[in-house]
Amino acid sequence: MISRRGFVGSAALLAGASAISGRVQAASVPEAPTMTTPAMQPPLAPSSGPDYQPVATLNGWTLPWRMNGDWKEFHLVAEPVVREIAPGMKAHLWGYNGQSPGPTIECVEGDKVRIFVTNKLPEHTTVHWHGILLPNGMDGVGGLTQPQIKPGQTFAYEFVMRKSGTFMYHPHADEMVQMAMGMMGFFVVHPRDPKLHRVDRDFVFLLNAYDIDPGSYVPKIMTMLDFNLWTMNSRAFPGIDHLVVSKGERVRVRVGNLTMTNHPIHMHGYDFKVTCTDGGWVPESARWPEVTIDIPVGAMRAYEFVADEPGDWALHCHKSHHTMNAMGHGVKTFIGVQKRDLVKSIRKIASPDYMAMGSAGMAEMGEMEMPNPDNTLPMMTGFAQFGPLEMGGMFTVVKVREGLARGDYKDPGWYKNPPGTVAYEVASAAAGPPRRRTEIPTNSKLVVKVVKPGSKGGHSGQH
Ligand SMILES: [Cu+2]
Repeated sequence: MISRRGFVGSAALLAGASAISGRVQAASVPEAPTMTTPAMQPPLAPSSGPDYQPVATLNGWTLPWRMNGDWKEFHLVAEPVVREIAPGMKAHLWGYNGQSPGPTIECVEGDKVRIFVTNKLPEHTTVHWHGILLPNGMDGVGGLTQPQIKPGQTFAYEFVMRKSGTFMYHPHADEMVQMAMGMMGFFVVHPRDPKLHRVDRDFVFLLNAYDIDPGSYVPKIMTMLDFNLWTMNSRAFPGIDHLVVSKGERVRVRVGNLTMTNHPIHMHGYDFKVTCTDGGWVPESARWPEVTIDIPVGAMRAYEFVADEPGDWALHCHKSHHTMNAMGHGVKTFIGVQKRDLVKSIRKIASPDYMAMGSAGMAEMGEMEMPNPDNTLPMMTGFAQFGPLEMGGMFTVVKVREGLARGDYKDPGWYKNPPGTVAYEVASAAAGPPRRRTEIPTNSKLVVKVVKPGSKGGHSGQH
């Protein structure tokens, strides 16, 4: 699904020629591949140089490169893109080479890297190489370390990869807008020694977030906290790729956070150790076990485990609002409220299909697949072999199976649990009907203070 477009003779190249450093002015800018699908592409094995295990970018791909003398050359194109957030919803974002996030850039410690950046946005941009040690003038901070890359211009960044690790790239120009619009990508530098930090599968994804009104397409760029789409690589559940793993493999998961809040990423079924941050590899003696790893804002954490327990293991952000889509934060809580009679009246007077929601919780929303405006994901959605998942946002599944071929990332379907290993019902009617009312225990004293406007101490409480 990679399509290629030549830039030779294009207006973009001619306009940008003067911006390219003298060292490469005479040389041609490499073609810029573009991706037309949000489906995960097979990892890109190195065609020359030291061997490494290429990363698998969830719902993404790795940018092909070419050798030019001893330089490894890449070409990023900053441009407006249409990104499918999940089947049924597309967003009009800004990204690189056809998608948001941009393609993962992979290279090897010690590589001399030249990255061409063509700007096809309606405003200027730059690219900052987050975490990479490089000469100051290559750091990509518009105004501070370089002039902005104007629309139509192509710039070249050149640096030597001093160390291996996991880094990110994003604009440092009109940053609030450009990051809210989806401009970001992963940058993985493999160790020169192929045996160092070797794993069998290596997954990468970025945490990002959007605020897109139901029924619309463009993120609201002024939102700071109340996002309604919490995404991994600009995808929301159930659109996020599963992490498919063969039993016994050593697995690394690299997670970057370019949202404006932290995300405690929790993986079921395993404990694991953090082995790398964007500052570098964590020494063996400094690693401790975790089952949830908080990814701070503007940071990356990589963790590793040996996949010795087959199954369908949930992997998600532990902030429960971040595993929902298109939340209406203004929705009132009705748990315990008996709305039956009220519904009858409303149906008679105003709306014959009015539904009472939430008297017993919100799970019913997961099953009903409520009607939504076009281009809107349900708040709680997704089905698996046992029923509705009632999830959204930052949620996916690690699928560990026996005997998958090396490099086989195909979805193996739902896990077939060995007989006698699934939680089971022992009684239903005997336990009586569910208690729908949220009752106040009779032995508690509820003190309600009536507050007159203008007076102090506005809370009521239990004492
Ligand atoms: Cu979160």
